[in-house]
Amino acid sequence: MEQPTSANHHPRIAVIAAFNEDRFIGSVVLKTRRYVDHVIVVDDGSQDQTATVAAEAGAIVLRHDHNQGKAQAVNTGLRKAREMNAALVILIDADGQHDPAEIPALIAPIEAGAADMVVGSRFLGVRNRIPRWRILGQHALTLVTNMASGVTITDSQSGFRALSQRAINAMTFRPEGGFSLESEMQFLAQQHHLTIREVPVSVTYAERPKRNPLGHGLQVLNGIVVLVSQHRPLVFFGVPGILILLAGILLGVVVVQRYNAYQTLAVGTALISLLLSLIGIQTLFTGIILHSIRALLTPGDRE
Ligand SMILES: Nc1nc2c(ncn2[C@@H]2O[C@H](COP(=O)(O)OP(=O)(O)OP(=O)(O)O)[C@@H](O)[C@H]2O)c(=O)[nH]1
Ligand SMILES: [Mg+2]
Repeated sequence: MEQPTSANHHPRIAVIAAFNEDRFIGSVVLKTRRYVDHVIVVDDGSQDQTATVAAEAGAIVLRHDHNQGKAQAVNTGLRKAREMNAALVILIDADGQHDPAEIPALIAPIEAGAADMVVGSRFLGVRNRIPRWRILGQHALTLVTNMASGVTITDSQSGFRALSQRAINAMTFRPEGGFSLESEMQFLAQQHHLTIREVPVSVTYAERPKRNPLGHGLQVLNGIVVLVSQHRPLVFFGVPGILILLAGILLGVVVVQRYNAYQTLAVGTALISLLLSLIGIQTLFTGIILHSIRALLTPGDRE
């Protein structure tokens, strides 16, 4: 049933990144249309009928002529949503794993003005049947993302989300980010001081995974390392810098103690101590300098 929308010049828009999803995209678009004003499907160079089926189901279809990855596809979809003056955007997967009937619950905190980003969490309240090894991987990525971004949620990798106008304007992802875009949202939320809420959602894992989950996880992990180096250089360089410097100082203490006890200078150890101290200081200063440059370039951001 079509939900009444407050003002059509500020529509609710769903953005769906899709790659070779012609088996599911039709029903996902039709079900999603019940809850939003427009559905944008970004067909990311699919070789199947994704674009045709999505258009027939009533979506606005944008096409990449070659595969550019999920992050860039969502960038394309959000750009269009901004042009259309979206009041809010729902992100939902194209493969039918999410239930569009849960969209009203997902957008409620945004419509109440209580959140900028609502994450549909697979690990809150609803008991989902998720293969155990996938839960492990998802929790590992969430732990790393939470620690790295400084923002804590229960499901960092969920693709089912809602964004307020503020969040839509803040969200532009690294084009090469691929599947690390969900993690990147947490870094951007931290940078732009966005309020995050989580809502329990259901998810189905009826199909076999489409690609090697280990490779997928490592790709996300690699994306998180890049994000930390770019968003939080002080943590990325400062922490190892201090640790290396401490190791250098400790070795230095050992050298001095030996000298006091035996009146002989352990030249090798002394050189290693000096080298570690210099590398530590260099790394620490790299972090401080990058942090300052970043602060100058992004005045709104306070780490
Ligand atoms: N734009 C774009 N979207 C993609 C690409 N690969 C997957 N997607 C979409 O991203 C969403 C999530 O991808 P999935 O492959 O389902 O990832 P997943 O849900 O973690 O893994 P599965 O359990 O195998 O489904 C789906 O809507 C896909 O169509 C891609 O290369 N480009
Ligand atoms: Mg999926």
